Amino acid sequence: MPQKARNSVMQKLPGAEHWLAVSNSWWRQPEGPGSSLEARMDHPVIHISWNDADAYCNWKGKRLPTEAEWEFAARGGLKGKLFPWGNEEPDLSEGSIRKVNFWQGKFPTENTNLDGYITTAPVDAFAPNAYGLYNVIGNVWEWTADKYFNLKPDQHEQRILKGGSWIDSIDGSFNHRIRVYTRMGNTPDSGATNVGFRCAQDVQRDEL
Ligand SMILES: [Ca+2]
Ligand SMILES: [Ca+2]
Repeated sequence: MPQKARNSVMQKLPGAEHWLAVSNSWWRQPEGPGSSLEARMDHPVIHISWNDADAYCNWKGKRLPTEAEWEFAARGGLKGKLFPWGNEEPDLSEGSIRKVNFWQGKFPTENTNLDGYITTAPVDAFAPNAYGLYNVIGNVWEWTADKYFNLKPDQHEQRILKGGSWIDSIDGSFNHRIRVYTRMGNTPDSGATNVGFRCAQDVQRDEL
């Protein structure tokens, strides 16, 4: 984190001190003042709220996928499997198609970087699934159109995020366990360093 950004920390979360609210951190300066997109123009956009993602998709004549659409697409034609390639655990060795950007090591103090990416990876890193989609699981969480209903009575409306991210784990020993079914909710005005989105579009009948 750049020193300017360190000076801009507004808030820490008790019990989750690795989460810092950094003033003026947004998609074009993801780590706050002093950071930029230089050298990562091919990475997924981050710090995008559901409201922003929804507006962007609409502006492009598209929309956010529903959770069911997202998961159907992420499975790449497979049924009942844990990962986009099947049930085998990820394999980060050279030439493997079972790669995903997650966190190796002890979170949050040690990142052994076996997958080659300390934070986000380019949108086309690793092999795509059978539908040609890259990084559905891991890398960044992705907003969906659907509301999240597993809320406590005092919680505000939330939307569903899918797939886990670069701070999550494969074995579930910290943060979320990355699978194609992995989901969580967050409020539509929330953004973070590990949250992005992708747009969906209806297929015209004559394209089928
Ligand atoms: Ca990684
Ligand atoms: Ca993803």
